[in-house]
Amino acid sequence: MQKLVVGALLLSVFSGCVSESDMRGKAFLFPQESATAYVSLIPQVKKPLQNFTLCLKAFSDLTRSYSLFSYNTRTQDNEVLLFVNKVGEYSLYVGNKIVTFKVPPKPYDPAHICVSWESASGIVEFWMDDKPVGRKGLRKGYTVGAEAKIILGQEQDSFGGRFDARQSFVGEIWDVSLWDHVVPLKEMHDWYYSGNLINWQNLIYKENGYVVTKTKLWV
Ligand SMILES: *[C@@H]1O[C@H](CO)[C@@H](O)[C@H](O)[C@H]1NC(C)=O
Ligand SMILES: [Ca+2]
Repeated sequence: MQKLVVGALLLSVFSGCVSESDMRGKAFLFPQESATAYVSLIPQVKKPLQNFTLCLKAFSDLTRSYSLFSYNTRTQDNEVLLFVNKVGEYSLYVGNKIVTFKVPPKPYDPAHICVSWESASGIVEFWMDDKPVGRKGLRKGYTVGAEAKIILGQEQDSFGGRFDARQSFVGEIWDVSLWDHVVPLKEMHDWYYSGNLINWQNLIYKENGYVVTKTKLWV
């Protein structure tokens, strides 16, 4: 399995499109609305997930809905999807089922979001700016599929495609991490970049369309 992943990675590196870098201090900018600009993230390990924790920081002044993190498998749309319905209203999908959390709107600050999901209980725990927002449940007993396309900037309606400009992200995203377990979010600041599936310190990714990497504006 590991060998296959490394092999696939090497193939893509040789074909000149995959980057691997320490992104600390940097952000991806999505400067324009489009259905073509996105970043594919390649996980360090591909495995089915019974638990996960996803953290990211983002700034956008969009008031329409948009995707922050879109993880699709061949057989399941919205396998994992972090989606903003409108300012202050966030949804997490697991296996195409949805829970929604409301936070007081603060449209001109970056959002620092962490969300975890545990299959055994189905519990989703949602944190905003280092404070807990709440816990709700979905997809108890479910397993998230391993072979995924993981995309920032666009919302997938198929495996790696079917984007809609009206759900695209316009703004900046940084410090994206994904773990294969439930991280105690109270202690998150201690090990923020250490995602064992997606690690901002050692990010393997591919940019498509109009995406710009810049020094981040916010901490
Ligand atoms: C998922 O987390 C639960 C604890 O909540 C643990 O018992 C279980 O072993 C974990 N599953 C995997 C595959 O790590
Ligand atoms: Ca979708």
